[in-house]
Amino acid sequence: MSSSDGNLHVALLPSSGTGHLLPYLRLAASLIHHQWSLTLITTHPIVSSAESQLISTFLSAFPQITQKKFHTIPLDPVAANITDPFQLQWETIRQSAHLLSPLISSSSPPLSFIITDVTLMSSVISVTAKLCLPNYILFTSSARMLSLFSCFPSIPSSIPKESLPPILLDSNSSFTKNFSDDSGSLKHFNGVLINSFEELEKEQLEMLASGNLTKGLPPVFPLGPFLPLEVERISLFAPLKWLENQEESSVVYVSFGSRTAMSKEQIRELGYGLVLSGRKFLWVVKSKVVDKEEEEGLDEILGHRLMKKIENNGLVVKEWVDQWQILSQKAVGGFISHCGWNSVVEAAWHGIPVLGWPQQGDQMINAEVIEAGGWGLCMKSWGWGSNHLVKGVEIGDKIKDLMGNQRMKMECARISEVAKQRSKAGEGCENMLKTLFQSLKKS
Ligand code: UDP
Ligand code: G50
Repeated sequence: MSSSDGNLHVALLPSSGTGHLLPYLRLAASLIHHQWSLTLITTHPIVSSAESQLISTFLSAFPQITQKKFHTIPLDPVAANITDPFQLQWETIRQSAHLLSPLISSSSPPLSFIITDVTLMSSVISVTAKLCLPNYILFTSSARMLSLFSCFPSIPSSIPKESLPPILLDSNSSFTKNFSDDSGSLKHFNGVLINSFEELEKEQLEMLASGNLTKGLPPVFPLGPFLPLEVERISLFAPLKWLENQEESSVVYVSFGSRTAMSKEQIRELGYGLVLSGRKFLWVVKSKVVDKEEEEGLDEILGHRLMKKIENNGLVVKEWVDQWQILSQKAVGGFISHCGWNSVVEAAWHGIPVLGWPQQGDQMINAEVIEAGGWGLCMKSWGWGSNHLVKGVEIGDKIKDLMGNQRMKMECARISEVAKQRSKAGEGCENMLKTLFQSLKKS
C-alpha cells in the first residue's frame, strides 16, 4: 500500500440509483482535491438517463479520473422476484461481483483501497478480502439508519419497529437477506463514510462512535454535508424566473426524488392539497420509477380541472430539476419530501423546513431525524407510499402547518448556519479524511 497521502489510488464502486451515485461523485471531487488518483467503476447497463448523463458529464469534467466499465450478467426479474428496477440492478451487481476481481487487480498503479456502496457490501467484501484490498463503505443514508443496519436483525431500542421499511418485515425477501448479510459483513470493512455531521445527528453519531451499539463496528467517518458539483448544474430558466417573482419564504417545493413514482390518484390528491393550502408551490411530478419510461404529459396525469386550478398558484414540471439551485432561492420556504437522505441533507444545508412524507426504504427513519431535530414533520399517519390514499384536505392542512411554523424555521436556520460553516472551512471533512488516512496506514 502507498505510504504517503500524496500517491494513493482509490477505486469507487457506486451502486445503482441517483441517490447512490451523487454522493459518490461529490465525495470523489473532494478526494481529487487531495491529489489522490481515482478510478470510478461504472456498472453497465445503466438504469436511468439521469445516471448516464451524470456519469458522462462528471467524467468529462474530471479527465484525470479513470473509468472502468463493469459489465454485469443480466438477471431475470421474474426469477429474482424483484420489481423495482434499481433494486434489481443491486442484485445484478451483487451476483456479478466475482467479475470485479480482474478489474481490480489490473488497476495501475495498484489500488490502495476501494469504497463500496452499502447495497453491495457482502458480495464485494469476499472479492476484496481475497485480494487483501482495504475496503470502506459509503453509507448513503442517515446515521440513524446505520444504527439500525448495524444491529440487524435486532432493532435498537431508539427505533420503533413501525419505522422499518415494509420490505424488511418480510424475512423471505432477497432484500432482507442481502440487508442481513451486509450487516453481518460490516466488521470486515475498514470504515464507514457517511454524509452526515455532528449537529444533524449528534446522538446517533455519538452512539455509533461509543462502540456500545454493535460489537466490531469499524470507525464511522461523518464527512458531511456533501456539496453539489458544478457539473450537476442544469439551466432552469422557467422555474427560476418564476421563483424570482415570489415573496421570500412563500413557496413550497415538492419533490419525491429520483426513483419514487406516485399513483395518478395520489398525485391528484396532492395537487388538490397544494391548491387548498393557499400557498404558492413548485412541484416536480413523477409518474414512473425510471425516467426513460415517462410518457404521459402533465395534462393527462393531472387532468384538465386540476391543471386549471393550479394555473394561478404554482408551477408544475415533469422533468429533472436542479434541486440544489431551487433550494437556494429565497422564495422557497418549505419542502415536501420523501426524505431520501441526500434531500434531507440538502434541506438542512439550506435551512428549509421539511414536511416528510416517506414512501419506502430508509425514508421513515430519515424523516425521524428531521422530526427529532425539530426542523420538520414526519407524517407517520400517512402510511407508506402505496398502501393508502392521503386526501387533499389533509395535505393542505399540513402544508399550512409547515409554512406557518416559526419554531421550525428558527431551528432550521441554526442547522443551516453550522452546515454552511462546516462546508466553508471544509473542516469536518478534512479532519475526517486525515483520520481515515491514519487508520489506513495502521491497517
Ligand atoms: N435530484 C435533483 N433533481 C431532481 C430529483 C432529484 O437534483 O429532479 C437530486 C436531489 O437533489 C438529490 C438526489 O437527486 O441529491 C436524490 O437523492 P435522494 O437521496 O434525495 O432520493 P432518491 O432519489 O435516492 O430517492
Ligand atoms: C435505499 C433504499 C432502501 C433502503 C436503503 C437505501 C438503506 C440503506 C442501507 O439506501 O436502508 C442498505 C444496506 C444494505 C442493503 C440495502 C440497503 O442491502 O431504496 O433500505
